[in-house]
Amino acid sequence: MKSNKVTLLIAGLLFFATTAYSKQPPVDEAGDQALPTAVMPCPNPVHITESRKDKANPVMGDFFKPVPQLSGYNGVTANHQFWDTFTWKLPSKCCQFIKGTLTIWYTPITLGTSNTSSDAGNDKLYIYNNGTQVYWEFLYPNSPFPADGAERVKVITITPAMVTNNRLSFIVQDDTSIKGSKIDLYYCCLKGVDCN
Ligand SMILES: [Ca+2]
Ligand SMILES: [Ca+2]
Repeated sequence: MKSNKVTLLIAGLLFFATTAYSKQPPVDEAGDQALPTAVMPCPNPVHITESRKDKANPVMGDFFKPVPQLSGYNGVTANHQFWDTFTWKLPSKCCQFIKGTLTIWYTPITLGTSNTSSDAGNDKLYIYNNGTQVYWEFLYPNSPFPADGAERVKVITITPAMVTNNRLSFIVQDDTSIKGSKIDLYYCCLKGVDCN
């Protein structure tokens, strides 16, 4: 029964977080203008944020097998992948993910000839969830480029499918040095005995 209550609370929260308070005066057929809609604020907004630049902490079960050669932050060797996982706790069982970003800072270790070359040109960022790839994009869409050491930054929009189990796992290939990463995640949470 408790899980049913929690389900109902989460369903209510979903409605609460994604829709406006919609009691509006009736509009007659002549098209009288409706009054502005009132939006109720989230009663308990939660911001999860963490920055890293030194030590990666990948949850290995989130990624594929076999495990390739890996590097950490500030790696300098080509043909080594970078794996990392952010893990967080929420203050309540009744939380709805609203929005979020993953930001990475990086430099190419090698030059990039094209998006199909085995140098930095074909390097991608992947997001994995429980062993399944859910997203990818090229790190360097404007190949060719020299290995000039210039630092780039990329901001990826996070979807709910990327953060189930309160984890975010990502891979960066393989001729690129990761200088730092950061998550910013926003939730709306309810409090109450059924959410403990
Ligand atoms: Ca390579
Ligand atoms: Ca590559």
